[in-house]
Amino acid sequence: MSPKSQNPCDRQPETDTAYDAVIVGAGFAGMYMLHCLRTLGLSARVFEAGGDVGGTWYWNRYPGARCDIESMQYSYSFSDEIDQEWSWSERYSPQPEILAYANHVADRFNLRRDITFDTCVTDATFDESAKRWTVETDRGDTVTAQFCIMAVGCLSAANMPPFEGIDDFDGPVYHTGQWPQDGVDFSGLRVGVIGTGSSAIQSIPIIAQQAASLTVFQRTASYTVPAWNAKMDPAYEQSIKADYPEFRAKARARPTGFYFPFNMKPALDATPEERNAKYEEFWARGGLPFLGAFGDLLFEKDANDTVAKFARDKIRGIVKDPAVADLLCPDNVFGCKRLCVDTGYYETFNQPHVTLVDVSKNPIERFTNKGVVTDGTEYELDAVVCATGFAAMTGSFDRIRITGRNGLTLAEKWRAGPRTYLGLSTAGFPNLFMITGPGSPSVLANMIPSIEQHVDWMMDCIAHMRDVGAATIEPETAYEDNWVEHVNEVSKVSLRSTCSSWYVGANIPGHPRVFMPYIGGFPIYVNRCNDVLANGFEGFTLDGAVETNAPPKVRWTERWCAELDLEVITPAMIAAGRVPVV
Ligand code: NA7
Repeated sequence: MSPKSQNPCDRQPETDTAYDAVIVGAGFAGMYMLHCLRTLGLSARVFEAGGDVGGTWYWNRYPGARCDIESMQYSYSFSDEIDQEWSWSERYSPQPEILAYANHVADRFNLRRDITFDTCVTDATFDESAKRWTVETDRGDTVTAQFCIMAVGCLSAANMPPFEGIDDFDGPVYHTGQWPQDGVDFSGLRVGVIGTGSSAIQSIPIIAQQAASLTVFQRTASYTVPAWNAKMDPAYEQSIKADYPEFRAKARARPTGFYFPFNMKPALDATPEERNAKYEEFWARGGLPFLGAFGDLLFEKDANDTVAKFARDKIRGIVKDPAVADLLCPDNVFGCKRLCVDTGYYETFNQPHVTLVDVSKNPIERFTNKGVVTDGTEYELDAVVCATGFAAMTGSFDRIRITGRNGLTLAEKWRAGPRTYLGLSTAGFPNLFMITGPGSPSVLANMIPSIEQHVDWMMDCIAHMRDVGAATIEPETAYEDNWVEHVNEVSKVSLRSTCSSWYVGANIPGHPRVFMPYIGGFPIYVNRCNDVLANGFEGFTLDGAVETNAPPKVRWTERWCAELDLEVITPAMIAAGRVPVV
C-alpha cells in the first residue's frame, strides 16, 4: 500500500478555498468522482475520515473480511488498462486485496493530492444567495463549493448498541466495522462475538482458530451459503480479460449488476425431487447466486419455505449437536435479510471450544469488568467483538449536519424516512448529490458498477449545467414523491419487505421502517436515469440556465445504455415488479 504523501495530522486547517466540488468520502465512490471531475477540468477537495483511501474496505479489516461478489466482477470498469493490469488472486477477494486495489487506483491517478485524510465533515450548509455549499470539518476546515457530493457509503456508520456497563469491561471491545489498523491477535484469549450477521459469519471461523475459547451471542440466526472460495483460475481470468467490456455489459444487463446463472422457473412448478436437485446444483455453486435456483424464491412464501427447509437441512447435516443446530436454524424468510456467504461457519460450532449463546429471548443485560451477562449468567471474556452492523444507508448522512434551503436540515426532512429522487438528490438541497443514496439500487446491486453509473450520470449533469450556464439543479418535489412511492410500491412485491432487516432500518431503534434501496432491478433503474437525462433532466429544476433548449449531451452515461437481459427480466416482470434481485 502506498503511504499517503500529504495531510499530516498536524496540518493547518484549510479556509476560504473555493472549489467546484467537495466530495465527502474517499471510498470507491469518492475516488471515481474525483477522477471524473478532474477529467472535466473541475477543482475538487475530498474529505475522508479514514487515514487513507478505500472506505468500507479501509475500515472493515476484521479477520475473514471478504467481498460476497466474485472478484472478476467487483472492480471499476472505466479503465481498460486497470482491467488488464490488475490480477485477483482468489474467486472472492479478501479485504486486504481490495484495499490494495483501491490504493493501486489512487496511485495510478495520483488521487491523494486532492484528498484530506483523517478529517470528518461535520457541516454542509447551502448558501442561498451565493448558491454554493459551505463545508466544515472537525479539523477546522471551511471551504465552499458549487457541488457537494456525498460519497459516504451505505454501510459506514457502525452500530454499537449502548450496552450497559460496557466501559467497565477490563478487556478491549472491537467493532468489526472499525477494526484496528494493525489487526488483533486473539491467541490464547477468551473471546466473545456479539451478532451473527455477515461480518460475524466471516470472522467467527478465523477467530475460533486463534482463540482459547469463543462464545457467540446470537439474537437472530442467519442463513448462509458456502462461498467455495478458491484460488483464481488463470484460464477463467484470461477468458474474462479477453473481452472484459463484453462481460461487464452482460453483468449490467442483470437485475443485480453482476452475472451468474439464473433459473427463472418457479420452484412451485417443480416436483420435490426436481427442486432438491436444483438446490443442490446451486448450493454447489455457492454464494449469493444460490438465490438464483428458482425465479419465485423471493416472491412466493410457499416457494421460499422450500428453500428455507433445504438450508435448515444443510445446517442439521453439518452441526453435530442437535440443540446447537436447532439454534442455528433460522425460522424466517430465506434471503429476506441479506444472505450471508461463508467459509466453514457452521463447522466452527462443532469445535469443543466454541459455544453458542441464544440471546433472542433474554438479551445481553450488561457488561461487567469480567465479561457479558445474559439470562443471569456471566460469561467471562478477555475480549469482545461487536459484529452488530451499521446504521445502513442513512447513518452516514445523519452524522453530518446538512442544511439546505430555508434552513431545513436533511435529518429533519428524512425524519419519517429518506426521500430522494432516483437516490441521486433530494428536493430542497440544490447541487447536493449522493452516490448510491437511499432510493437507488445500491446495496441490492453490485456496488462498484452502481457507483460508476451514478458518478457518470452526475458528470453528464454537471457538464450540461456548464454548457447551459445553470447555477443549480434540484429535484421537483412532485417527482421525488412519485419516486419514493415507486420505490415503496416495488418493495412490497418482494418478500424482502416483510422482515426486520437493515434494508428497512429495523436494526436501529427508533429508525422509521422504510424499505430504503430500490429493488426494481439495476438496468431498469439505469434506463430510468437515462430517460430523465435524455428528457432534459425531467423532474429537475435547473436554475440560471441561459441556453434553456440545449439538449443534454450523453457522454459519460453512454456506456450505461442498458440492455435488459431478457432471460431474467421480461416486460411482464417489470410490470408486476417481480424482477429477481438477490
Ligand atoms: P448485520 O447484518 O446488521 O448483523 C448484525 C448482527 O448483530 C445481527 O446478527 C444482529 O442481530 C446483531 N445485533 C445487533 N445488535 C445486537 C444486540 N444489541 N444484541 C445482540 N445482537 C445484536 O451487520 P454485518 O456487519 O454482519 O453485515 C452488514 C452487511 O455488510 C452485510 O449484510 C453485507 O452486505 C456486508 P439481529 O439480526 O438484529 O437480531
